[in-house]
Amino acid sequence: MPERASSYASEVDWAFNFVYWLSVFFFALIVILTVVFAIKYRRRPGVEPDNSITHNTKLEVFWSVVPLGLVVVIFWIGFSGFVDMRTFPKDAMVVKVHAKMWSWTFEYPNGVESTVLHVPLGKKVKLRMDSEDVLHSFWVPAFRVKQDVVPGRYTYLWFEAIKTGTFPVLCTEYCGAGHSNMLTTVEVQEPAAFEAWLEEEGSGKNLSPVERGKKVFNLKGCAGCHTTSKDKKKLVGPPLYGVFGHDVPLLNGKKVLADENYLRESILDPNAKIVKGFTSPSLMSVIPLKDKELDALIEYLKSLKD
Ligand SMILES: [Cu+2]
Repeated sequence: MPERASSYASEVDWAFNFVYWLSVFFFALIVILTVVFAIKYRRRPGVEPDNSITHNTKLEVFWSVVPLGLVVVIFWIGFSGFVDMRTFPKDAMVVKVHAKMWSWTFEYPNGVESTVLHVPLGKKVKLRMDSEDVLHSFWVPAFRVKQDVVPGRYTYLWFEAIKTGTFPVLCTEYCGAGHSNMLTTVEVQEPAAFEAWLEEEGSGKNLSPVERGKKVFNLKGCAGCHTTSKDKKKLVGPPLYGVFGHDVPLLNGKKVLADENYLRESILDPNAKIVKGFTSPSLMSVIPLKDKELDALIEYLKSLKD
């Protein structure tokens, strides 16, 4: 089990362990008795089968009532835990979660957006989640919480973190080619550090165009399909390191010089020029961008070079 970082993690583990060890016990009991009886009552020469016993009421009531009691206990543990998870505290901080192929974005009450979920320690946080394309599922193993994120409606989740640190966040609903890359983290901070982070992000500290572009790149989910590192690893879309200023081979056999206008066109109309080695029509959706964001994005792409 991953470490327990939310208020109901230990309850979930307790329920899991209870069911697990109960199953181990009965599995062993049944297998051992089956083997023992098969040997003890095997057919032997000269021994006639005795069919005089048809049933034993006391025994049958016993082996019906005991398992019934056990499953009622399991239901009770599971249902009360479920009710806790689905009863949303009124005083929780609400963070909006936007899922898309293949990235997560988190939006705070003051408008700050982040690709990492920051939450304060010991405070209740409610997530309001939506998807702009297909079914995704938000999962934080360390919090023992999981909830589908469905296009066309909001779904909700709440938790209270009890441990500071960084914990993985996964998409656990197969959502296409980049699914396994739909990862981020949740950062649990002391309340004061969290407030400081939120304020600093909200104040829009002076970022350079390249830094702003990098932020847009992450927030708009570009990183889910395009790598920007020197190793030029290929994900769903073309790697972007060292593209600017060079010829790009296209699917139609031609070449194009990657200048600012090529970058702009490819961002706004992904189908205009498909890069060699990628499918047509393009898997990229058109991402709404303000002119300033587009400009910053192009500055960032230009900076990806030696
Ligand atoms: Cu997904």
